[in-house]
Amino acid sequence: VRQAMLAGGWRWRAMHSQPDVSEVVELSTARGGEVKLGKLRQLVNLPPFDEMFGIARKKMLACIDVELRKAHKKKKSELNALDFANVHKLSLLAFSSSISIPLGEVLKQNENLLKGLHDFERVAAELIFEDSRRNNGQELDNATAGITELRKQIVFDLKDASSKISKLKNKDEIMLVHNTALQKSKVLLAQHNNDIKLIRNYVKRFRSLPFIDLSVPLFVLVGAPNVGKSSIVKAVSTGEPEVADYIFTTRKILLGHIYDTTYGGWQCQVMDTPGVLSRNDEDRNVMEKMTIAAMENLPSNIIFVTDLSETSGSKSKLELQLALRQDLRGKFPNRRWLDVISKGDLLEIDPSEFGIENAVVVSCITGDGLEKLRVLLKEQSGAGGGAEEERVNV
Ligand SMILES: Nc1nc2c(ncn2[C@@H]2O[C@H](COP(=O)(O)OP(=O)(O)O)[C@@H](O)[C@H]2O)c(=O)[nH]1
Ligand SMILES: [Mg+2]
Repeated sequence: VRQAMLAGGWRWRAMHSQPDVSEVVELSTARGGEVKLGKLRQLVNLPPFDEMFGIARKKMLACIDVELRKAHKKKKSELNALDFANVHKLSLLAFSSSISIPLGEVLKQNENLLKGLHDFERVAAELIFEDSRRNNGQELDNATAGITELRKQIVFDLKDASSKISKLKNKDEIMLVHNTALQKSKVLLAQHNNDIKLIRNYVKRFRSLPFIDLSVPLFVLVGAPNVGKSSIVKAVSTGEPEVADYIFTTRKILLGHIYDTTYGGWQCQVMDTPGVLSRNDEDRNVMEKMTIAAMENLPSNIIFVTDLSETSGSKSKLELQLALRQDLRGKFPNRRWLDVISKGDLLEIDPSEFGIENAVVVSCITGDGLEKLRVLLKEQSGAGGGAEEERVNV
């Protein structure tokens, strides 16, 4: 990672006089060998319960079809009850394994979930757990135990039905046991629908974390709610965050890319984050914690967005934004820091009056300042020969 950063023009060692996140990444890479981001995105989800049942039923019907054909070919005569029982036994096993095998895979994945994760994804996963626990009081562990139970029960019931079938001599009786077993499985699946839903929800959230390439410069946009962070990400990068005039519209982190092939090729990643309020870390909600986790655990450059127009609401009053800025600067003293003033079209004051020197003023309405911002990002990405030796407050 460090080599890639250096190749990109970064002088991490010179910039970071005390251990910072670049060292953390270096250390964890050295320790665990491969600590890559994106592991949580690779999780495979469970299908919803009716789909799971539907797939298993289709496999079962296909099995009946194939086995009947085979039996006919072999016998070339009318099939007797024994043949009929055999076919239906096999079909129940096909049904059972097409539920139990994928469920087993997911359980295994859940078990391995928090092993060997990159620090950022580990913290993000813990925050997602915390959020879900708070919202619906349900633990992933309980859902996993429920699914383990479901899996065992389905395997047991269908084995039981199979052995009953092998003792039967009457086709109607065979069909009755067969259909009853299937119906019971359907009911069981429905009973565990909440567990399935909970796991599906987790996997969906884990998979929605952005893929971050640690070899490409990363800029994290932070600031109070409603100050225009998402609008800037949308305006300068490929990112498509939702923009709205209420706080915590952005509920998760999202990544946009800037690719520029015109000046010899450079690229960077810009991360949109949920707004952060001016308050103690202990009081932060899960979304704010996610933003802080991204700043803490990723080798990122910080773009702090301030809205001086007083249009972003009571939670983002100017003095609160300034206090937040001071707070975060103190927390990340060695990180590259870029001040951006948003909503330039509404701006009536000089930002330096508030102690914000050398800020880039942008407006997503008129487009003013956006090109300047892109040029600065390019320079700081090492593509434009920008200042590298010392930390600059651009
Ligand atoms: N006048 C003006 N309004 C803006 C500008 N950028 C964003 N806004 C508005 O500010 C509100 C919050 O924007 P958003 O990007 O969602 O802010 P975020 O919460 O910091 O991500 C929305 O109503 C936007 O339309 C701008 O440059 N000028
Ligand atoms: Mg937003």
